[in-house]
Amino acid sequence: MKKEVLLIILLFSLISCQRAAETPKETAQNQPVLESPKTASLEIELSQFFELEKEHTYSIASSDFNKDGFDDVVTGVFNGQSKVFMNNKNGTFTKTPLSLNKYNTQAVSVIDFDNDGNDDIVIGNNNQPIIIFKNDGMGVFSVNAELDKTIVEDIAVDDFDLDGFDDFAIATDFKENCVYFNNRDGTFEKIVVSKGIPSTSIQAADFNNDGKIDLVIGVNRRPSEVYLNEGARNFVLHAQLDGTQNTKAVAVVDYDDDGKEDIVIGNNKNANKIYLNKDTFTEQPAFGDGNIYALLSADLDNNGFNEIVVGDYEHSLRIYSKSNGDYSLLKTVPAGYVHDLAAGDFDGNGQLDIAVARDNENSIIYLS
Ligand SMILES: [Ca+2]
Ligand SMILES: [Ca+2]
Ligand SMILES: [Ca+2]
Ligand SMILES: [Ca+2]
Repeated sequence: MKKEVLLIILLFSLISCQRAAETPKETAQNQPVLESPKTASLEIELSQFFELEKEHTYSIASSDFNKDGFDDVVTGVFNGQSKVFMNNKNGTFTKTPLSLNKYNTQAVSVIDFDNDGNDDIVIGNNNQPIIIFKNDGMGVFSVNAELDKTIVEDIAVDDFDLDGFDDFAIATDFKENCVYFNNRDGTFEKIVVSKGIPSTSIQAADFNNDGKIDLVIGVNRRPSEVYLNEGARNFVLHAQLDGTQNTKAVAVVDYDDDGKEDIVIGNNKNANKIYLNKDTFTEQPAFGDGNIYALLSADLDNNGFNEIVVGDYEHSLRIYSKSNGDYSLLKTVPAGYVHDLAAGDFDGNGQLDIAVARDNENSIIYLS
């Protein structure tokens, strides 16, 4: 009983912290916004650091595009220009549109498609072509290829055929979920994995530890699906996860630290679910709820265990961290309408920070 009372007090204090932090303030472009951490934590102190821009930013990704040791950001903007934010290493970023065209971009990922060591970008749009942008090495991008016109909800980049060149997989809304295999000449071979299902999210991981990268596809109101990579550019359905949830996001984490990647299913208006990777995928007790739109699995405190970051439409970012063998809520920070999350080291201190894509609010970066 005492614990519950303490928890309620803690929750209220977190909520009031958020309210206070949501007070509007001057947030001029290219001016850092420094705030003190919202809650005390020995391991992860998050302070809001920078506001990128107010757009319909549905997707966000990070890489060090010019190899200056500081991670940069790319946003995927719906009904607007997606942009690269190059890190000036002093708390400011310089933004440049990826293209002068407006797209309905719903997914953005980093891919080195030509294997020249400079990270390039792939964007997936709503009923528009998939576009690949080449990085000249200085963080200047140009259109390299336009692929199929489809409805991309999410993109996962990995080397699925182990030829040293990045491939990518897409989750689509009732279209074809595909893997695009890199032919190493700027063209791709499309392999259909599944189709005609309302997919929302996709992640790549080696679930059966055979060295070949597999896929989990998050599906709305139908079972989410795990596909194993059989080699020879072939994927087979391995597992279907509970199908009653409004799944909006998936993440991969070794939840029980047994060397096998487990799956986090992020649900809208339902509790999140963990599926442990045993002989089959086994559902675990639920954790957290809300209007989930984004999940991030990343080791924010460099302790060897990934934190699970949950972003939702209810103004908060919740960080679950592993302690005493289980995940528990470490802290909540204000975040507005979170649409996507990415990890990167934006202040060069060796600890991963969090980039938050927000719809119709300034996208932000939290420093850790
Ligand atoms: Ca950089
Ligand atoms: Ca490249
Ligand atoms: Ca490949
Ligand atoms: Ca595998």
